[in-house]
Amino acid sequence: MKMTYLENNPKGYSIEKWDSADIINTSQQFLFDQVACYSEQQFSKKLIDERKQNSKLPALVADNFMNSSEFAKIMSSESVVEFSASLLKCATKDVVIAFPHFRLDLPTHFTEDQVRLNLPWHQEAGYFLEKGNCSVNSLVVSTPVFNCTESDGALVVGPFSHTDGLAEHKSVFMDQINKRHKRVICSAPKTYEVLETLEGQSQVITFLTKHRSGINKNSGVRCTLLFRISDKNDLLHNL
Ligand SMILES: O=C(O)CCC(=O)C(=O)O
Ligand SMILES: [Fe+2]
Repeated sequence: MKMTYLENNPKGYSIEKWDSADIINTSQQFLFDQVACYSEQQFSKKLIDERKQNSKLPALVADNFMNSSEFAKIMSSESVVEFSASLLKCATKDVVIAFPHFRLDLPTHFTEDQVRLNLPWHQEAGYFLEKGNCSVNSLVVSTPVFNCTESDGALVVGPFSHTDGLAEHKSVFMDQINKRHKRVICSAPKTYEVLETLEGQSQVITFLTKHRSGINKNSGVRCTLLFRISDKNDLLHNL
């Protein structure tokens, strides 16, 4: 019998090394080209210096990448589909990739950006079940583009937090005055773990794993590729 993701990863998450070198290289190259630089350090410095002058360059770079043909190619690439099939234990033809996303997190002292981007405790199901193309059995694959430690803001997860099922989520606005940046928030898990990664590794969690954004206390930007994956047969069963 093939083991399901949760049977292999009873805590509800894992760190995975896979055939992601091309994807990481393409992402880094695209990002560096946007600001005409050659290294993570230069890239971070450029975006942070610009943001200090109130420029919207960091958000623009993130949008440009998400709207690029390179990003679309990454999200439909053979390596992403094969990796997804291996996690879902399904055939590659049955892999459904949904809600591809890219986030660029500045250090936490950029308060406005923090309010716009930080995600407090939630389950992915809390956001995405109602949008379709996923189920409680879906998984989230989060791939930092550079090494990502706790102080860089690595993803924070609750071990075994999926075992209580779908949690109640409350809607709140991060910017309460202007009623902007809506979130759905659940209660914190009993304990938590920080999923630090090296370049080329991904954080994988289930749709019921409670998780939140880490806090970027460093002086660099955290860049993350995200996509949600499902087995088409599971989606058909859950219609
Ligand atoms: O990387 C993060 O800060 C959290 C991302 C996340 O949980 C999401 O996009 O649903
Ligand atoms: Fe999430």
